[in-house]
Amino acid sequence: MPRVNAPMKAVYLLVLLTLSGIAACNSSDTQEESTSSPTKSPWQSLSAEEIEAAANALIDREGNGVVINRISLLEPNKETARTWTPGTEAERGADLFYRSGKASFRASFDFGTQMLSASKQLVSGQSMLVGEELFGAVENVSALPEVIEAVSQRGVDPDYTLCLPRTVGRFYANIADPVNDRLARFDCFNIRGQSGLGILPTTSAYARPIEGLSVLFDVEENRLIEITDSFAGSEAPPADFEVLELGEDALDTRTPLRPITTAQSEGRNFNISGSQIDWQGWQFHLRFDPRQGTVLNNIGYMSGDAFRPIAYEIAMSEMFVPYQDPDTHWFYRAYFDMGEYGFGNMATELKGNDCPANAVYQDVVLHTGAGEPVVAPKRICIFEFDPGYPSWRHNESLLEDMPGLTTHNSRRATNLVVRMVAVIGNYDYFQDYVFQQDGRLRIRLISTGIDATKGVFAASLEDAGAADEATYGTLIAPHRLGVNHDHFFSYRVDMDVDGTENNFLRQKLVAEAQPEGVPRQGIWRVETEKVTTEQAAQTVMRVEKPALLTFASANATNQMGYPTAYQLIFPNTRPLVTAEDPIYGRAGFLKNNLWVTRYQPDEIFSAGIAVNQSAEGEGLPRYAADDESIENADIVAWPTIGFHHVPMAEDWPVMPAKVDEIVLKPRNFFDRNPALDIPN
Ligand SMILES: [Cu+2]
Repeated sequence: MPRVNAPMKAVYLLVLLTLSGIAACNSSDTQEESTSSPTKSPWQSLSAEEIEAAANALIDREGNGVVINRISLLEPNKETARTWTPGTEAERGADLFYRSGKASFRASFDFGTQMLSASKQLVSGQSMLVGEELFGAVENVSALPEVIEAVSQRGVDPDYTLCLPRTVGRFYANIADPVNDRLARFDCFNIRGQSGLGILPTTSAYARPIEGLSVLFDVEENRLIEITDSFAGSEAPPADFEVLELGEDALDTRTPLRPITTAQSEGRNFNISGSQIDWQGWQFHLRFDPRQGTVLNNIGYMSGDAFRPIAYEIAMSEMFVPYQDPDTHWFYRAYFDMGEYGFGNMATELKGNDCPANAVYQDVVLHTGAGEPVVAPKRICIFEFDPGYPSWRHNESLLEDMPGLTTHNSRRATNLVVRMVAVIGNYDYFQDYVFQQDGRLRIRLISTGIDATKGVFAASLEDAGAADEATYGTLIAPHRLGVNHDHFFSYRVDMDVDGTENNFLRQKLVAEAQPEGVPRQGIWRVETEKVTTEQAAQTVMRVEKPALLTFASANATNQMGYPTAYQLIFPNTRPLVTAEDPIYGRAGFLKNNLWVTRYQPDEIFSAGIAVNQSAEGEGLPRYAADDESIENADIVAWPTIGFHHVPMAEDWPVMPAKVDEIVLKPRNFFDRNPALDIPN
């Protein structure tokens, strides 16, 4: 029998809840404002009833033996959806992914006709993991006699050992079948509590890796494939020592600040109706997806009574985190967090300081592996905030003392934020959309949480062997090496600037030589290149060749005659490893900073639809291979942001929040600064 005592059970439960994104079944009492309109929009999250209907149809046909990995809103027919008006019935469907007989399948269910489509087998990879698939295995692996023996030898109490699963891609083909087996490689942590926690486990479960012990496991068959203990019978890096607990009661905290409060005593300024949110001219729909988390649809700006579309859909498409250590226990670590685990599934309840006091919360509906809907409380918060600098300002200093003249003008800025937070193991990721009154929209990703560490012998660089041990990372705490890695965040932004017919422009800033005899040696000007095919649109940024990456209407112009446009601004992050590497080969989207493709309803995921244990070359390289025309067409932008993470002491015991973002900026979309009319 597995050795599971009370505190361990509590931990297992916590892990289950995190992995499956499920907390309590009861709706939260603080939730407000998920007002449902009489009819659902084409972009509204699936309801519990819809999830149940789709799952029942699948189980009726395929039997109880299936594991339902993902039930999402089926991408609605775009043409039909764009003409939907509130109060009318929308066409809605569910996109179902499931495992059956060691294979992955996809089917769709139409809520109008109640018809389930024929199932298609996924051959390029497997459907994403659902919580229950991992949870049973977590318990079983932590209770394996081999694991108990190995951790005991290291002086770690097996009752306080937690082994956690990691996806493995297509490695281990010599001892398993990475195409059909459902694989996870587990490594273990000492989670003994301290600092007065008594029998409770630690608040920092990732702080004490039991290094050099890995378990390859088939989570579908609950089958041990291989256990590797690199330190069997010899001394291992220490794994049982005191660590910093994160709870306030265990920490010495500084003197509290005198309060800075946010209050909206006269109410908030945004309106929620069904899935639609209106604020300061912005209008968009918000839904929650088990894979992608928050998804925005039909985003636009009201001009009087007229809706001016800007983008049809904005969501994260994939998150890729490859580690950079060739060690037996580390080389395979590269996570496609969205396609393997699901950003929505891993979302956690928002509380405490996650959102400001004036935030409104929304519950979401997720589902179990059996397809049962589960209400997950407070997974989204929506709030307004003052960024602390004005929207615009001018002091007409020349005329400062002129009587009767107001020479100083500044207008307070207010932003609207839609937020969720996914906890993918050790990392906490905020997925924010920040709307501004000046027409800008920030797609923001905030990373915090715990660095993944490798247990090492060295406590300091002074120790013998420390330099060798620290080759692929930084000693960020005694006996813990923060291993180098990347974070890549791939987004899909379906641009619809003033309609679906758009063009992708590279507005290159080029130096122009001047004729002899004139005072200037060179002048830079803007040379606009209209990019007409998917292949030509692959964009690698170079700092010495700056260009504005612009999405322009093929039809509409502003008052001055320029095509109305939105520009995508984001930092240049490039991979250091090429697609020759099998891990990076599965993330072919990294070849470019930006791809632009012609809209196709089934091209949603930059690393492909089935990312778990996927083949190389899926996703964007395939979408762009047919080199479709993108001229005067419905086009989709795929920017990637992120960072190379060289860990440091300040990342420990918990990382300061780090912000990365893509800015959608109006460029001649308006006739003037749209925030001019903010009252004083
Ligand atoms: Cu990192």
